[in-house]
Amino acid sequence: MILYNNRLIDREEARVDIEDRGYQFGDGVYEVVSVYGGKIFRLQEHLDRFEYSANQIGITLPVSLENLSENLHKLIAHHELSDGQIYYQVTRGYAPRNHPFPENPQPVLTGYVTRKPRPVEAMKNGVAAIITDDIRWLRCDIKSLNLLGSVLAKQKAAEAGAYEAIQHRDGVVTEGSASNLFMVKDGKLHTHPLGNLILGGITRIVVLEIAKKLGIDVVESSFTLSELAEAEELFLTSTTSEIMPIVTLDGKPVRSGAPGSVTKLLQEEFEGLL
Ligand code: PSZ
Repeated sequence: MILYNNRLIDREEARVDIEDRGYQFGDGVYEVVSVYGGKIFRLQEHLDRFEYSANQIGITLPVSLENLSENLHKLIAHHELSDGQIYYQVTRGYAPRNHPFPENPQPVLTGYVTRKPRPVEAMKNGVAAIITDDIRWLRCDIKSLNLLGSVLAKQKAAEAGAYEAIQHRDGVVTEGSASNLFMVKDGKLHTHPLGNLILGGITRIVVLEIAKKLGIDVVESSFTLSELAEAEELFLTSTTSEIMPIVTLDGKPVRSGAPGSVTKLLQEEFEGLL
């Protein structure tokens, strides 16, 4: 079963019009939530961000957040999902192809369950990252269905045998193709400030909360590629990658080439929240 607006239907019954604006223009927004032990991690934050993204592009959600939440839980129950993810999205709906918004848009909301295992080995050993230009648009705070910039960055990483692509604008580091980036320097955490150049990650919020609890100083200011090269530790954060140590950058080891102590401490605390 999948979620279609306000009800669960068979996947085979769901139909998307070829003129759906999500399909033709990437005109929509989405979320990915993690499920641990049958519970959705930080659901309220994901719902709020979903509404924010939709609002920013003038889409009125076809259901209330309460109804959406109820149906996400019905999906979990129906699929007996203990550990996995739910992807959900809303598009502006279908209309004869034309760039301006249609007169009476009927947004289409869909959602379904996935079962990607937690990347436990990668979280333990760390992963490789490459550096690439940030070629995305200037509203990265919207979790838009338009993912070409991210797709191309991630493909570049994949071709280099790396897990993630770290993006920069004119030498200023922004975030990963599908993750936020943190650097440890002089024992402090550094990460790009919120704004139009990055997505306000939910995992980023959680890491900032943990840092506060542990008394680790956080600097929410952008940093450059040369500062990145001097990092004591690097890690990325996302709903599915959680807190992921980066141990090589463009093939060169980050310090010892093993996950750092601050990163491991944060991972341990994160685990305690699940
Ligand atoms: O399964 C996957 O590959 C996922 S699940 C979430 C993401 C990828 N990416 C979220 C994301 C992003 O796309 C960008 C550009 N920046 C930051 C993030 C992290 O956001 P949260 O922590 O909310 O998942």
